[in-house]
Amino acid sequence: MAASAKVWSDPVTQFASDVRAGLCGKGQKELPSKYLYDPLGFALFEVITQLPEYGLTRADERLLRSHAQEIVRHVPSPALVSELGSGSGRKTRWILSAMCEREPVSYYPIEISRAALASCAAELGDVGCAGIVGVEREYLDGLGEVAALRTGGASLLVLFLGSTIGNFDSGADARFLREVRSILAPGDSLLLGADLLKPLERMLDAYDDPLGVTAAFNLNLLGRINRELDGDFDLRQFEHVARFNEATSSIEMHLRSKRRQVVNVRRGGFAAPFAADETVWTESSHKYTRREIAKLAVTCGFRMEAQWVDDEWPFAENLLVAV
Ligand code: AVI
Repeated sequence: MAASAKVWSDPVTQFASDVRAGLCGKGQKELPSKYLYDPLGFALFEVITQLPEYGLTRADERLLRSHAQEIVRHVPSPALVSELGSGSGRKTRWILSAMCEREPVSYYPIEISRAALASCAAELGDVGCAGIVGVEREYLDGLGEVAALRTGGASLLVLFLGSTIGNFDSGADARFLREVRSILAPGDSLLLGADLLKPLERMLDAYDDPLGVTAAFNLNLLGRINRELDGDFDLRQFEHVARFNEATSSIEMHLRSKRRQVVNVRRGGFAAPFAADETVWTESSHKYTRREIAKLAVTCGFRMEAQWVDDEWPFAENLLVAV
């Protein structure tokens, strides 16, 4: 095989290899947060967004609903709209409807999940003048494809909502935004939703709700390993932990082993030992300051065009323009 050829492994092999790397090494055990979102995880996340303690999604939606016209006024016309990780597409309705008031618009949601693309198309199918074309790709590959479609000087508006940027590892948020910028042309826009730092108790309640939905969302990752990789995790022997890491300004989700145990992952051909109280780190959710977002924008090749902050739940919608 040529040295430059890309080696593709099937998704189950890749999952098994990531789980082995995350559970069998020395030091902090870790699983990539993208594996939280199988169909059951996706459904549990949708429930999280309705929890009284988790105000993030409602704040994002409130801002988009109240400021959609103003946001769209900053975007040069004509424009294509693309979204990184559209999820259900519910929040996007406000932006598309505002775009449609001035011109018909093509909307390209980018998702690795076909099911999410289908639910997004169903949710937004009634936004009259928007042509919806789902792109089943990783974010950057998909964005490259969408950028190549533009003709006649159209600009691109990229939506990256819901503070998914906060789920990148420390430093990876900036690397990702730089990559996005390298695909864009000067004058293109990026609407970036980012959750802001807030009082500790409010943050902890949002990630450790009394109904236990977030705990189920987190534990489902072990359930997924059982289902897809023939694992024998006893879910009752692990518990959900949410903690704030001051050094990285992030809420971390972990799964703590209640006792010493060994878990077999038969399809991966390995066994993972756990000490009592040892944790598996499953997600980080960075909480930004407004100033930090502005700095991040500039270091990644954007200027901050405008910023809107919710009154009830500190969350910022940031309109960045590629320079
Ligand atoms: C998708 N993401 C922005 C959510 C967050 O708040 O970091 C994921 C989540 N994890 C637990 N609750 C919600």
